[in-house]
Amino acid sequence: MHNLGQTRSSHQRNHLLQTPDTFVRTALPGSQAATAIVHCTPQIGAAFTQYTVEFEPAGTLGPAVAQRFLYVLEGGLEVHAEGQVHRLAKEGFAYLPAGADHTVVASKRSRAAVIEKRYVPLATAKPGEAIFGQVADVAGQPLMGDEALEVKVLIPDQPGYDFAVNVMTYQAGAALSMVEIHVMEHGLLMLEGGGIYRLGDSWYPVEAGDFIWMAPYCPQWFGAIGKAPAKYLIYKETNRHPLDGA
Ligand code: UGY
Ligand code: MN
Repeated sequence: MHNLGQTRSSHQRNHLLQTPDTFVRTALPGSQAATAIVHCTPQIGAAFTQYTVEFEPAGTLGPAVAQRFLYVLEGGLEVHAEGQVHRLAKEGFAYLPAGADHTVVASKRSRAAVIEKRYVPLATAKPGEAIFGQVADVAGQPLMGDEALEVKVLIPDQPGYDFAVNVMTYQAGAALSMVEIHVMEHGLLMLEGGGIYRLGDSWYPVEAGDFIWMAPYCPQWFGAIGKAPAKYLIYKETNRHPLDGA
């Protein structure tokens, strides 16, 4: 049905809500049998890039221009790196440091979230190594003591890594205990369920499939609504002084 120009998507100075009805597909250099929905980039003011790739069977990703994080949303991927093949099923993830020679091949029709960020080196720490894992194998921890809000940290919180990617799961009715305002920006992909997201001075209904970018200092709050848990994948930079790399 024609939507007469209506959408939940909204682009404001300090945030973007991008809903699937507004997704536009594009080819990225070097990718074959794979198209990308580009969610956020330096063009919007982000210091990282996040996109979703839709692979045909045997589709491949082009070379990384920076550190790369992959998260399998559907299907399965093979990551060839350091002479080994890492098979990632749904909810499998990989972190590849800047300059790590690798190829990514879809073993079947697949979808994956991709995050890329230029590495900010530290004189006092060596760059972190590649990581391959499965969300089910990562232990969760309650956020600020709230057992209804679980955080799984997918990249070790160590100085060799300059960004974090977490999976946050809210039981139905759970909510952030405060409106957060912080220097870190976020890229957020809703994986399951839904609720209400406060971004800046607006409140948005959100559901699985939606993408959100939050600029530094964007006021933010989320409450899960419905009978099933809400789950999202969230990026933020970490372990660096705000003047590092500026
Ligand atoms: O890690 C975070 O800053 C997270 N609690 N933010 C969010 O969920 N919007
Ligand atoms: Mn936050």
